[in-house]
Order: sequence, then structure tokens, then C-alpha cells
Amino acid sequence: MTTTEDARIAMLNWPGVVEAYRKYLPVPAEAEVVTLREGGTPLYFAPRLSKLKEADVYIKFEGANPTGSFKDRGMTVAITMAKHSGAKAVVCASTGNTSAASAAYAARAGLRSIVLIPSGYIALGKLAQALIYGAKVVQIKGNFDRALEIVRELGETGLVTVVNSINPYRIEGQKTGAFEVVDALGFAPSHHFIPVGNAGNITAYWKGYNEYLSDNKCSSVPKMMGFQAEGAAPIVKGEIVRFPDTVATAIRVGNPASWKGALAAASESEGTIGAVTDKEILAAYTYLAREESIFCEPASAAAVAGLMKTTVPRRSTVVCVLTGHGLKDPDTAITQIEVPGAVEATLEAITKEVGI
Ligand code: AN7
Repeated sequence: MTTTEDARIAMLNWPGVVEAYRKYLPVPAEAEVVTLREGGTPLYFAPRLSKLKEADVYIKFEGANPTGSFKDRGMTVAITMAKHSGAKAVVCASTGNTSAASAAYAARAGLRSIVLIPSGYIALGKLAQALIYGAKVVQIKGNFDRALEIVRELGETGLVTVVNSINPYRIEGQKTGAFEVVDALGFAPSHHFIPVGNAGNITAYWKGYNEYLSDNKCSSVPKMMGFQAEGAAPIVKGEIVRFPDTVATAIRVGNPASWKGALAAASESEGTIGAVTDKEILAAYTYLAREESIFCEPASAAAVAGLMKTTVPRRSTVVCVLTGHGLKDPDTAITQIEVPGAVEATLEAITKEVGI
């Protein structure tokens, strides 16, 4: 076989997470799988971060998913099951990425998608996605926590299927991220850094690592290192935060649905749930772009901001999950740099401007 042919087959064969990990997922064989061929995302070696931390640091880049975040892994399973059970409409509360994923997968399945988002606190790219995929977008005069309360009530009417991570199929799909990390490395890392908002993803990764351990796919599990934004750190503080606030709007959550799951992951793995300031988040965000050429959204950078202030054992293997793409939130990017003004369209003006 020629190399070109190998490359073509590798490219065409990735089937999405349900087919790739069917054995570990509760999807019946007869269900029609609703997929955009999510997952199979790159695990990048991060040379400069590795040097800085004197460890092997890898980045799981979830921005490479079809809608640009890790939410696609859970949504393929949740929407497949909703469709299979005869649902006509799905609903979610969202800080943005869940709404984008729900809208996209519902469109593929031919279901109606309704999304509740906090007015004024959702990144521009995510709002654009939910709208263009055709969701019914409701911006509420309240935060994510309030939106989720209303969604729970909507779910109880039985008229719509909730596709937030309180839907267990979401966690099932998201645990495939852990499978991919182990499949790529050939073993489990010693530390797994991850941002924490509603706490579904840390719960899902911990479940995934443990299922792979039980199946002898790895011989250890990592310490789970979850990080909240300091202005939205209910788990760290041990109490609900009524008015959460952070530049990382994706994790602007004051009463996480999977609070217990996050605590269990941290304590069972001898890891931690910590907090990082907005300043630390933005420093990590810019560092990742400049030093590792990875543009993630601010919430994702919380994982790396956490790594920056944690001592890890020399030569250990560390994974940071960068949960969403930087293009989701262009507004934050351009507040971090001075946007240049226009110069005269002459060779002279331009050479002067760039200093060559
Ligand atoms: C980029 O989209 O909750 O701790 O409604 O978009 O599992 O909530 C997003 C969460 C991290 C936190 N990084 O994950 C939503 C939503 C990004 C995110 C998180 C989110 P969880």
C-alpha cells in the first residue's frame, strides 16, 4: 500500500466516537447513530510547556471537534438516544458550547433544538453557531444556573428531552476523551488537567480512565486536576456562588450540576479542584498561542493556568484538555492585544511600520 493510500484510509476511517468506542457505550445496535464524526482529536506534544515544567506535557485539543468543542462527544450519544426514543425536540441551558453542539446534532437528526443562554454572557462565535444551525435561541435575563433550573422544569413536562450533562448519555460520550488519551499515549498520564464549569467533563474523564483501567487498557489512572475560575469557584469555596463572574464565560457557573462527580474525581484520584484568576487564565491563553501555536478559548486555558502553578514530578506525563477553540471567542482575543490601526498603502509606510 502506498503512503498516500494509508493517509486516505486513515482519514476516511475515523467513524466518530459511538462507532469507535461502541463497546463502552449504551447505544443499542439498532439505533441510527447521529454523528458528525466527532472525536479523534489530536494529542499534541507541547515542547515549550514540557521544558518549563520539566515533564512531558501533552495537549488534547478538543477545539478540533466538528463544532469546535468537546461537547460534540456527549452530544452524539445524547442526540442518538433522543432520536431513538422518538423525541421531537431537545432543550439545553448553556454557556455557549453545549448550545452550538445541540443545535448542530439536532439539525443532523431532524429534531427541534431549543437553547437557553444567559443574555450578554455568551461568546460571539457560539451564539453565531446556535443561530446558524437553526436552534430556537432564547436569551434569558439571568445566568446559566437559572437557565439550567428552568431547563430541568421543562424536562419534567415530558415534552422535550434535556441534553445538558444531567442527561447521563452526555457523560457517557464525553468519557471517550479519556480513551483517546490512553490510546494515543499507550498508557495513562500521571496528571490530567481540566477546566471545571458545570463539572460534567471532569466526571466523564474520570469515568473513562476507570473503565479503561478495569478493561486492562491502562495500568494506572491519573490524578484529576480540575480548575475553576476564581470568580466562579463554588467547589473550591464549598458553597454556591450566587453571582459567578469570570472572563472565561464558558465556566461562569455558580452551582455545578456534577459537583459531587468533580469532588469524587479529585478525592479518589488524589488530585485537586483548584481556582485560577482571570489574569492567570489570560496569561495561559496568550502563552498557548504564542509558545505552542494553540488557540483555545479562555475557559480551556484554565487547565494550563492550573498546570502553571502546580509542581508536577520531573519527567512525569501530563495531559491538559483544551476544551474549545479560540475562534469561539474572538472578542476576548482582541482585548489581549493592541489591534493595529491602518497605515498608508505604500511600501515606505509599511516597511517603516514593520521595522525592516
Ligand atoms: C470550553 O456549553 O457548560 O465542567 O453550557 O464550554 O463539563 O461544564 C460549557 C462548559 C470547559 C466546562 N471548557 O465543562 C456549556 C458549558 C469549555 C466549556 C467547560 C465548558 P464542564
